[in-house]
Amino acid sequence: MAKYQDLADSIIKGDNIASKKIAEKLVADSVSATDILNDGLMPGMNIVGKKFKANKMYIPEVLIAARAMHAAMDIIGPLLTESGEQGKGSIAIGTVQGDLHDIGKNLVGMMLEGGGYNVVDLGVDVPSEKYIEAAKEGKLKIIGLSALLTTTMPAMKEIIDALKADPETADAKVMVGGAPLTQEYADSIGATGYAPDAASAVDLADKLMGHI
Ligand code: B1M
Repeated sequence: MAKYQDLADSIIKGDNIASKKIAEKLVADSVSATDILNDGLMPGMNIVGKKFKANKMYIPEVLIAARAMHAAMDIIGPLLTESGEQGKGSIAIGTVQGDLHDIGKNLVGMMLEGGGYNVVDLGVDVPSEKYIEAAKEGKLKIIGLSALLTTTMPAMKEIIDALKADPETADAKVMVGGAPLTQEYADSIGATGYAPDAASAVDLADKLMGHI
């Protein structure tokens, strides 16, 4: 549909003013936040990824595309996080050390909030110690790790091993995700669960917490 194509194009062009305006217009036209995300923003970012891989787009342009994605996410975020349910518990989420990708992590955080969780965002490039500290604070139900680079995936195992080695955090539930991950990889590093996308992250959290 043209309306989604315009939104995808605004991401590809890195036009944050247009992406914000189009997202606002779609919301005003009662298009659901999930449709805006899945049919406009994600296809736009996928094209950016393909162009980046093919050396048809470079880091500054990808950063500008990410800024346009964030501008639209600012509009749909509150709608994604709207929920009748509250108080399922706190989940800390962060992108592992060495990795600066935060769009997927932010989406997962928004969807978890929408699913009734209190989300503690640890940010990007998060060292193991910060996850351990967060786990030790005691109120967390789940620790969420995101990685977008094959080179940063091993940091997840280090964090999981460190959590397991400490009696205070050995029972922590760890959810992992990110484009290069698979269920097999998650199993091999001893993660409690793996979610391929933001919507399944909520289902997984509910499962780990015994809500379903
Ligand atoms: Co980067 N980058 N990047 N990049 N970048 C990728 C990941 C890459 C696949 C591009 C490519 O080559 N096609 C490639 C990785 C290759 C590899 O490792 N095999 C790559 C590279 C190489 C790099 C650099 C090394 C480039 C360089 O410097 N030469 C560099 C690394 C910097 C660093 O992190 N140290 C780099 C830099 C950047 C930018 C800073 C320019 C920018 C990030 C801006 C930002 O995030 N603020 C950027 C971007 C935007 C991308 C692409 C184009 C898009 C990523 C994205 O936001 N996707 C990406 C190509 C691609 O993925 N198509 C690419 C949209 C997002 C919604 O999806 O993050 O997958 P995603 O999240 C999903 C799921 O994975 C899942 O749910 C989310 C929503 O459905 N999920 C979870 C994610 N985390 C989860 C956690 C969970 C559960 C589910 O539980 C806790």
